[in-house]
Amino acid sequence: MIQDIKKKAISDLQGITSVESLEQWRIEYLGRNSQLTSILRNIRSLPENERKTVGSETNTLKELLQFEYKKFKLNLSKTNTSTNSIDVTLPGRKGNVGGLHPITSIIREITSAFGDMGFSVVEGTETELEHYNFDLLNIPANHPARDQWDTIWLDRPNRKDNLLRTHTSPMQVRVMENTTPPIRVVVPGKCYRYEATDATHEWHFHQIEGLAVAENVTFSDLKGTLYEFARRIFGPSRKVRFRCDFFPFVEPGVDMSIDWNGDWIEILGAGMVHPKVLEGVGYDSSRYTGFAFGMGPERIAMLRYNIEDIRYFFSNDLRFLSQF
Ligand code: YSA
Repeated sequence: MIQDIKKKAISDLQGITSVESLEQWRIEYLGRNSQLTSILRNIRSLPENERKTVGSETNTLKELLQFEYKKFKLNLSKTNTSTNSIDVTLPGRKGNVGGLHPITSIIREITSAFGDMGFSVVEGTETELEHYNFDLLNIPANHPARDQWDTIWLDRPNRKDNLLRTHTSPMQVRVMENTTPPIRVVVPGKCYRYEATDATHEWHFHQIEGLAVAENVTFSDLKGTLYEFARRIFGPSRKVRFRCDFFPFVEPGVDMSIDWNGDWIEILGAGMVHPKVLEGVGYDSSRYTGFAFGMGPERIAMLRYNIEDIRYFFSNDLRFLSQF
């Protein structure tokens, strides 16, 4: 009889899929009115020679069924969500939501301002050839201007002319090589220089290059475009300063600074594209003229958000980054 109870109890247990039917099963086989309890309760009425065996077999089966019950209950709670007691009335927990890095935001804002002025966006690669980074920009080997852009050279088998671009200007040449004027592009991207860092210099930073080439492009177009950019990014009352500057790939060259609490912070270099650069890509420099500029979005973000040290941008401190 005890073996029959065991067989039936185990077989019934296998068919159980809910907490409610498991409880029914427990009542039926382990409850106060179960057959096992009744056998134990009436054990005295059995002949004396059977009591020990029946008592021991019944207790063993009871322990086994209790063990099976606990095991089954645990498995059921893992697979059956109805036992996880989800309280659907509780307010949800907010997930962590990421945001754009301030430099990504400012790059988007700047490229969108130029987009409104008819410039399209192109991107280049962060590794460059010496030829594009320097030679085609009228910066031959041994030219002192190369020092300005202390270079991180790449260690490649059988190649000594691979580098991490020191500015986005090589993209001027690459765009011109593949396009017939008129051209109006901006090129955002990362640059690298082997130089010491301080509050306004990083060894890796971004630039946004700009290039416009067509017939009759003048220096006034350059100034008008950059004034409009400054007005869009810093507002109409922020002071802007142009000064003469030298870059081998422009003639004449300028830099542009923005007022920062009485100080001037340089944000870009610019100028009229040098005839040698135009001719280097096969353009007729008596027909086409152009202007170009290269600006630093980190410096622009510093001025825009009043950040006193450029190194905050890439120190990956969430206390800083989550403010944007
Ligand atoms: C000039 C004339 C052109 O026709 C076109 C482009 C240029 C810019 C030139 N290629 C260039 O790289 N000039 S620059 O060395 O003065 O850098 C331009 C801007 O990049 C700077 O005004 C600054 O805003 C940013 N920059 C340069 N070095 C940096 C930096 N930002 C952060 N850390 C650095 N180390």
